[in-house]
Amino acid sequence: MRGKFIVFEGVEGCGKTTQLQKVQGWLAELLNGRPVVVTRQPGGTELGVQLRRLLLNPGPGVVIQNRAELLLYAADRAQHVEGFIEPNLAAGAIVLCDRYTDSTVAYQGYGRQLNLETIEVLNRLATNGLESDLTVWLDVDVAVGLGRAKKRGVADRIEQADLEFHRSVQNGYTELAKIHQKRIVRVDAGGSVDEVFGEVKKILSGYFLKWGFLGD
Ligand code: T5A
Repeated sequence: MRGKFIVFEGVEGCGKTTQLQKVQGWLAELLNGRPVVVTRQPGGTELGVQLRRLLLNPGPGVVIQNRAELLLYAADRAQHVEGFIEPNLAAGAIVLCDRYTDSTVAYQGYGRQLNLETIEVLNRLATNGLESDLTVWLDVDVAVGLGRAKKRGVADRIEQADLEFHRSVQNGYTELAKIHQKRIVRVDAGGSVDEVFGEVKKILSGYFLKWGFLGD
């Protein structure tokens, strides 16, 4: 049976990485040893690791123009879908991915104000039409998320953008969730790690039951 593609999305510091790790262990047990892989964008392939470094820590004085940024994220995604995500899904794995196409709509579309129709076309090209089976949107107040990310250490190029940019990104996620009600499920990510995990588990259990991955 083909696997499932589950994406986690949200603003900086919303807790995706933390939840993905917890979900991976829990799902591996729940699904009786079916492979569960965790990956991310940007940076889920060898080429992607290099693109991630260029995008997030390009070095002093390097200015990345908005359209160049958009295309670099698309290149990372194209490589990742064809070289990692599709082969894993075909092999029956559950692929848990930290960010996907909605990040480009939210950050480059709503944040950088690039044309949303162009982004849609580019996303389709980069993914060859692959959409997530489910996207979990961890919704947290921007200031809370940035505060969490800051506590962790040095901010990357995008974390350093002003609060207004991050609020526009948040607005992007809110709009996306309205448009794609079947695919995107919102989780209140303002609570403790365990509270959020409890909510995520409840949602995923329902989906895996519906998809026929769990016994009666
Ligand atoms: N980007 C990406 C684009 O602009 N366009 C695109 O198309 C794509 C794909 C990626 C950057 O690239 C941009 C968006 C991003 O700016 P990244 O490192 O993946 O870079 O950035 P983030 O996704 O923001 O990763 P973070 O690690 O900053 O955030 P997470 O993964 O959401 O948060 P996490 O789990 O690492 O937690 C952050 C801190 O908070 C604590 C954790 O312990 C950690 O210290 N924490 C909590 N504390 C209290 N309560 C909770 N519930 C907590 N959950 C976690």
